[in-house]
Amino acid sequence: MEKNDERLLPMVSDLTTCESTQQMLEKARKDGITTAWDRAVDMKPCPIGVESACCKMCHMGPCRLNAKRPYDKVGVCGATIDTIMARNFARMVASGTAAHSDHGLAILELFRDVAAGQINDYTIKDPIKLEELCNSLGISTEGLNVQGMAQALYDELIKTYTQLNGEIPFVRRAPEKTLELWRKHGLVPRSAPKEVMEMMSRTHMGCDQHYENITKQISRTALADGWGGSMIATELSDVMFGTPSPVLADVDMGVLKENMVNIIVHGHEPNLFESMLATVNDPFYVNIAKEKGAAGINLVGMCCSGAEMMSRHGIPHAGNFGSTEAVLVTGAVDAMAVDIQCIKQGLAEVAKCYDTHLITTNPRCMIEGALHIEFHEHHPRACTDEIVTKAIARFATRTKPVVIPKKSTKGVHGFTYEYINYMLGGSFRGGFAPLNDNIINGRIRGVAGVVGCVNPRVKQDSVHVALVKELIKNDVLVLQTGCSQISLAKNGMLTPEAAHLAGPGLREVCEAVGMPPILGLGSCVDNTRILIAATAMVKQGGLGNTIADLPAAGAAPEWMSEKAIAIGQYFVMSGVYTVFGVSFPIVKNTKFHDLLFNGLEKQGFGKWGHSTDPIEMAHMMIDHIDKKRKALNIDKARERTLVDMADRRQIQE
Ligand code: NFS
Repeated sequence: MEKNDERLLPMVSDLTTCESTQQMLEKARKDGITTAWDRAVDMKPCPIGVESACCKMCHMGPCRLNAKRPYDKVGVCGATIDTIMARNFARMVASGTAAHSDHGLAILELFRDVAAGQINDYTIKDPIKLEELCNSLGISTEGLNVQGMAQALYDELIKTYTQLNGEIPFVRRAPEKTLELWRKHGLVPRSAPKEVMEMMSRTHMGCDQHYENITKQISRTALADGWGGSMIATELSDVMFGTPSPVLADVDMGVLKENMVNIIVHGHEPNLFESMLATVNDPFYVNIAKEKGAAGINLVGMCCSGAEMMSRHGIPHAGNFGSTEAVLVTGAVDAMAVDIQCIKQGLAEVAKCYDTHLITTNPRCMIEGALHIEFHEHHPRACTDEIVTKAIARFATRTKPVVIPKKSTKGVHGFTYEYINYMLGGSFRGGFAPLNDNIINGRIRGVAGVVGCVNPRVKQDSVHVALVKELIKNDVLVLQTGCSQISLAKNGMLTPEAAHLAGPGLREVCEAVGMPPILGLGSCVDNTRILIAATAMVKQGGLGNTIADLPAAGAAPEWMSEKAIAIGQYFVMSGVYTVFGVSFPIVKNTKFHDLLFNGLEKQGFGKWGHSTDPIEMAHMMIDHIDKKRKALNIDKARERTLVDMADRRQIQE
């Protein structure tokens, strides 16, 4: 601890392992600026709320139960700890699902208007993927041109939002046995709004008060996120803006340039960012910037839309959720344009202190103290042109000293299901057979998705990095998205050279294919790429009949948002053992906890896990992978492979 003003503040090196963020937090303290890190010190988590042992669903309370003796008390209405926790969990899932599905709907409506020729600023960049998506849903494309296919796909996918009965379309892409299991338990979502509405209605005071029944609706709602809203967002963004393929990109605050107009886009919907890209490449604006003495305009991303644009276009990325206030402390940001989700209100105050324009663009997300310039898809450039004009003006009149951390790290990003298919099999015999073969023969022990937020309650990036290193060391291939991917990228781990940190089997495969042991897939909605890749592994054969049979696991070790809980639940219900870090918002030794952590697995789904220690977390996942290998009867192959490797090394020596 060090003395700072009258308060005792932790050393910045105890808060984050990100050196750039450390440097900026030091500067913020000197400048008298408060960030989320300081507020997290002041604001101790409520010991009752942190485990969801309180209820404010009505005004007879709020009721607080005792998390240490959870069955000693009930709420005024008689609600038990299991009802209270299930309802709280349900509302987190409803909110997370709503956020992703709202994003998906915005993309779907944009897709409709672009396909109909009503918007000329965007196009259909990947007609092959458009056709593949139609095929995956059984839509006949015979005789249809691009516009016809797009119309047919829209007509099908809009059911994700309009249906009151039936099944959302994308569940048809799931493995047959997984879909059967969902149907058997009555979990196939009808539509995202229907499930979210029912979730909110069921959790109203005096309604659903059986934790098992609430959990069914939790699961159906979460599946509407993963196989509905999120999947639509990813797939149609690919169709309109291009399906990513591996691209080299720089990550960390060193991507800011003192002699350029720096513009950061931070948020989740790629349409704002795509339009910003068009504006900053417009010679008209580049010339104005140069006339004002800048070397050019430097467009940089943060958080999820940043990860998405990095994957698609190699746009540099300044950092993850933990660093969004810190980056403004550089004084180098001439404008930060935000859209929706994961945008801290605290940004407004920090931006004000450094004369940075903080600009909200979406009617769903305004911030007191920020400038609002609304973005309209039908004439997107009006908004982004105005933002760039303001940024250039701020550059020309910079008054604050500029201090930019020097560090930035190159890595390979932009992997997708489509590219993995191609990478492993080549263009003539693309497929998942080589991946499955390498899992079956044991070179690759299994696959893990490590995703999600960073959270000022844990040392930024530290758990992500230690967990992923331990996984690859044990021959587990890691797939990443979102803030987690940025944590590893800053540490130089998204490169083929990182294979030297992998176990012998995984290293051999990576070296043969020339791929990193950690594949970056993009933003949080792009977690659906993991669902599609897992499905392809099942359909390829040899690794069981459902996603739950795969030697696979998932983790969100530094989670903080409701979206993360929704994602966790849809992975669990798709069949994946999913381990969360930080704290888990459920009291242990309760029936609801047991259902999430054990009961769901007995029904054939995945299950939840929790640990704050990255090494323990890794081994919980590895043990699960080994359990699945044993069930598939491929555990012996791995032992043989490892003996082979050791023998081979001995011979070489
Ligand atoms: Ni996803 Fe968390 Fe936010 Fe993206 Fe980052 S905090 S759940 S990773 S930016 S959505």
